[in-house]
Amino acid sequence: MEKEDLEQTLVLIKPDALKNSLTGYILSQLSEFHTGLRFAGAKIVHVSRMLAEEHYAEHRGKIFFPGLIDFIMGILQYPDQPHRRRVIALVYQGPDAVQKIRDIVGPTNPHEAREKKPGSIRSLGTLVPIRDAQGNEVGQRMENLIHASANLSDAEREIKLWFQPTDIPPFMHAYPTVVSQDHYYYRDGKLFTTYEPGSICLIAPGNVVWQSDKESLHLLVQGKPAPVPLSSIAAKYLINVTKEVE
Ligand code: 3AN
Repeated sequence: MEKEDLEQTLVLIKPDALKNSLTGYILSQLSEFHTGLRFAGAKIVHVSRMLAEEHYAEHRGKIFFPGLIDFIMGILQYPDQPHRRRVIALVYQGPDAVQKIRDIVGPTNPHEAREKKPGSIRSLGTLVPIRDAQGNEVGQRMENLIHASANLSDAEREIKLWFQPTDIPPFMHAYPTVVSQDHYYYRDGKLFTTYEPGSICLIAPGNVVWQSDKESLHLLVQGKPAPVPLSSIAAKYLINVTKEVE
């Protein structure tokens, strides 16, 4: 396969799209017929706070951050029904995948999408006021149905955050992988190389892992800073493993 054919992008169909039964519509808009792109990965994810915060790490500290996290976790849509809180995570692959999907998705703000790109997926979204304790409007939350990676480096970070290599057919791997020779266990923000009571095994010897994760884990067990944070690696391996009810 040519290198440009390997280009990948991450799409998240968010809980507001699932709640409004727009999943089928979105999938048909993104179909190979319209985009020329192929599925490389697909999974239904109950989004943990750790995964949500890693996904939106660049927005930490902003006024809309807490709402953004509760929104992608499905807490706002389903406050009393945790079993309905889900996101559909997809990897699309093919030439110019990032830009092609962004074009169909449209601008971040649904009102702007309606003005500038009517017919785009986000033109079906909405804006909700964010209020302080006194009820004054202090900002707006965008309920924009879908996430799509903004550029190639975001796509790589996001795909590796949501997908293990084994979630993607090996012929479609766009990023290097290695076989781990070590065990890695995780509990309460800490990494271990041997089992600790209450810990969860993230990786065992013989598992195929992203090379960048393995390199970071190697540094992290020595207490050194690493390019990929532990929470980013652990969040992926904990997808659909633990029940998190908030
Ligand atoms: P995009 O999703 O189009 O790549 P980002 O990455 O800048 O946009 O923002 C991620 C998410 O954060 C958006 N989908 C939107 O829900 C929210 N967001 C971004 N900027 C704002 C803002 N100024 N006010 C409220 N929400 C925002």
